[in-house]
Amino acid sequence: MTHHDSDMPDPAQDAPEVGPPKKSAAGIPAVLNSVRHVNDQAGVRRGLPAMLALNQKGGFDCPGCAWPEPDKRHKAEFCENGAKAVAEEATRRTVGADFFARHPVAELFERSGYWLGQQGRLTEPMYLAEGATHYEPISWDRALDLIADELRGLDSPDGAVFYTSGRTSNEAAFAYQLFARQLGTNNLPDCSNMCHESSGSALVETLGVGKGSVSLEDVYEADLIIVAGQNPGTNHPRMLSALEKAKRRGTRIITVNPLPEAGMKAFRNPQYARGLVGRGTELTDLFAQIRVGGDLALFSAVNRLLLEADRRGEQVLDRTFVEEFTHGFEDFAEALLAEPEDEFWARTERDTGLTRELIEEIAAMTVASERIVVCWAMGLTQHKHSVPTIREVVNFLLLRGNVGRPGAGVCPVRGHSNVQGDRTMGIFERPADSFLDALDAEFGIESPREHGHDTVNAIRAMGRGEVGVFFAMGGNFVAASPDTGVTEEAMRRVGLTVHVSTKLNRSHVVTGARALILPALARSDRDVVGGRARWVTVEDSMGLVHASHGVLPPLSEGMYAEVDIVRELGRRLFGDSPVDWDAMADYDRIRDHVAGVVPGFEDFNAKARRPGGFALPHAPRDDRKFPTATGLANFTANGTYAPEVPEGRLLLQTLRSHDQYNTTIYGLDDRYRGIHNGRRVVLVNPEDARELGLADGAYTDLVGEWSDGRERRAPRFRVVHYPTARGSAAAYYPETNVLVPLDSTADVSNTPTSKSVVVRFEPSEQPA
Ligand SMILES: Nc1nc2c(c(=O)[nH]1)N[C@H]1C(S)=C(S)[C@@H](COP(=O)(O)OP(=O)(O)OC[C@H]3O[C@@H](n4cnc5c(=O)[nH]c(N)nc54)[C@H](O)[C@@H]3O)O[C@H]1N2
Ligand SMILES: Nc1nc2c(c(=O)[nH]1)N[C@H]1C(S)=C(S)[C@@H](COP(=O)(O)OP(=O)(O)OC[C@H]3O[C@@H](n4cnc5c(=O)[nH]c(N)nc54)[C@H](O)[C@@H]3O)O[C@H]1N2
Ligand SMILES: [Mo]
Repeated sequence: MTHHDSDMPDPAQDAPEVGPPKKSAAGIPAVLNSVRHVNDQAGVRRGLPAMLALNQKGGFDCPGCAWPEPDKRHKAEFCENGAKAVAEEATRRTVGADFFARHPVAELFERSGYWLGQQGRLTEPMYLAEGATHYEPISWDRALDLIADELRGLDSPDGAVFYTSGRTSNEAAFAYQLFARQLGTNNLPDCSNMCHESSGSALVETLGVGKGSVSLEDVYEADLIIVAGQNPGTNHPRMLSALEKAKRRGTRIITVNPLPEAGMKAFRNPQYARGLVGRGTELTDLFAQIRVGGDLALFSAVNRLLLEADRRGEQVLDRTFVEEFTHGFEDFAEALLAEPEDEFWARTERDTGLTRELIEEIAAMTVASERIVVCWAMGLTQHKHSVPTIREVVNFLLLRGNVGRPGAGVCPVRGHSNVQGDRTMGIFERPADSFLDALDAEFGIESPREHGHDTVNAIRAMGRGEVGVFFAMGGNFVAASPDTGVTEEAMRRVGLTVHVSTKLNRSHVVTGARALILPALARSDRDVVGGRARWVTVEDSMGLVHASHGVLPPLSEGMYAEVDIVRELGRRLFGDSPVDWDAMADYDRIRDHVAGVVPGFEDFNAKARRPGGFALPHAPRDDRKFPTATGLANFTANGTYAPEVPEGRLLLQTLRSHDQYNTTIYGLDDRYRGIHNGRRVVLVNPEDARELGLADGAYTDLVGEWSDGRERRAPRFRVVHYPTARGSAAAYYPETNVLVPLDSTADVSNTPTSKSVVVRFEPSEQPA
């Protein structure tokens, strides 16, 4: 095995260089970048077949984002960041027993997450015994026995926590939640708790279904698309192709963002020759450079303008829709119109940082548009008031009947490639009784009805010493969760931590008393048992379910499929009755069970074999039926709220660079924003910087301010003067997670407020 771990750069020697931000996204640089990443990591023999199979019918689903594949696919249906995601998985580099023998855990702890991830794919199970300094190899049998023993030894099933990250397939997710429930717990936190939970909470309450209501066709057919709190050029690059297509049909686009993100300015589509040269398609017609956390105020203001026009007798509302399909309109309208005009606009301009004129222009564009889609992501979901904000987006759409007809609807754009499917399969700490009833009937088990821990509550329970076993199906819990210091302390109080992983990460070096790393097959890997190739399914952001077939020969026989890990545990703990765990080696059997439990999956095996897969039913979209408490689409009165930022502080949002996938750092090149060779940067508006005495290029500590008095400090960030909205700053996740207080969460959804952290600045030395 090659020794490659000494020559890796470690961004402990972070030396950010700053150039001008880009005016457009994709084009030739994106193509070159994809090729380079794939070649560096995987080489041509693994890289080329992987790229050719990516997102093709019969190939595998991109492990990047959850944006759907168009029906007519290009030869190369991927984007630069999808290519990087595949390159990370398909890499030839490996991490085995010799690596762990060379590196004590204490040394690995000092390494950056970037360095850890660059070491390669995990190839064999490793065990860190109590008090040991090094991980040592362990056989699969012994590892699984050990987990089973610790689970059996718990005082209560609720002493176990089962985390899921959103790359897990439907089949693995279904088996995994079944295992947890047969054991007797609903402690099934997942990455969604930190991601789109606010969307789910708001949409279930108002529309009755916690998912997006649009298809790709709807995006193409919309007259107006509002993209709020999302950076698709980096995080959902294939969405730009859809926006471009819409644009060519005459769609107008409003972008709502504190940052002028390159992807939303102009897009040079690398799928067409015209995109490789020239300036590309201008995407944004109107840019609302909103203050961080100002979206509730913005959507309320547009809604109020619509209501006022209606009172003046203008035909701006879809009265028939409102009367026939909605509930709560009068209360909503009364509450929104209550505030005196002057106060309302003074507050709105303050909270949004936008002018009344600009907001009136948005209202005018709304009225001029027959069909409207609103897309959003983390810029809307990770605030204290995220649920009311998204409810207000729903109000906005309901006013003109923009739900349940072509070209219109809600479009929360999901993150992980199967995060939506995992939830559909029952990965949820607060499952509906109807789901558990169906599960119990299918398997003859008795699922617990008491709700379990979400991510934040799981950390609290670990911190109190209540968790004996923490099991993670993928992900990087320690680095992705808020309040790194608090989360690390909590993790260290667990008895056994188990990580089913593809790559090394920080969660392997901050462990319970005992720890296991179990290497899993990834999406791109061939999954063959007894000479038969198995395949899985995933659900994208628009509720389309389709098959995914791995194509690459696994680098090691020591990697197990996620389903097999769960199956082996199930067999060990419960035998083969009433649940026949052994039989689930055949994924068709799992799909048959899913068909018996989850509505919309009838004939799952047949439908999943159709090229392109099938669409799940969505009552509001399909039939304008709203399975809410009132049986109608609910208007809501959401009041007013905007984060308060004391004098001398800024509101920090923590976001992704162009060169990372969540906690996996691909490189140090945030190309579109002009930041290179380092990640410890904080983007500050030049006016704010002047007032705060922050020179461009100066180094500063970011110090979080939160009511519990605990010091939260992220040291030595280079100040970058950047055209972000006044009053707000931006820095990368996960370096800044140390600043996000565990107890600062969104109302209702309990999502950490990663996009609104009050910080002050303390001068610091430039790193050596
Ligand atoms: N290449 C790549 N692709 C990814 C990921 C990745 O890390 N890398 N992550 C995946 C995952 S899990 C997810 S959830 C998605 C995330 O996709 P995004 O939500 O696009 O990710 P973020 O980088 O968090 O960007 C948030 C955007 O919201 C803006 N914003 C911040 N605060 C506010 C606000 O208060 N109001 C408004 N209107 N805007 C605001 C920011 O300026 C930024 O443009 O991407 C998925 N795809
Ligand atoms: N401050 C701040 N914090 C945030 C966010 C933010 O915007 N700001 N965003 C939040 C969001 S939206 C999300 S979704 C979470 C992400 O939280 P997670 O999903 O927990 O984190 P990831 O970084 O996506 O997980 C990466 C790890 O997953 C493992 N992995 C990758 N592919 C596979 C696979 O196929 N199988 C298995 N078993 N393992 C695999 C690898 O070992 C890799 O190291 O972070 C959240 N945290
Ligand atoms: Mo996410």
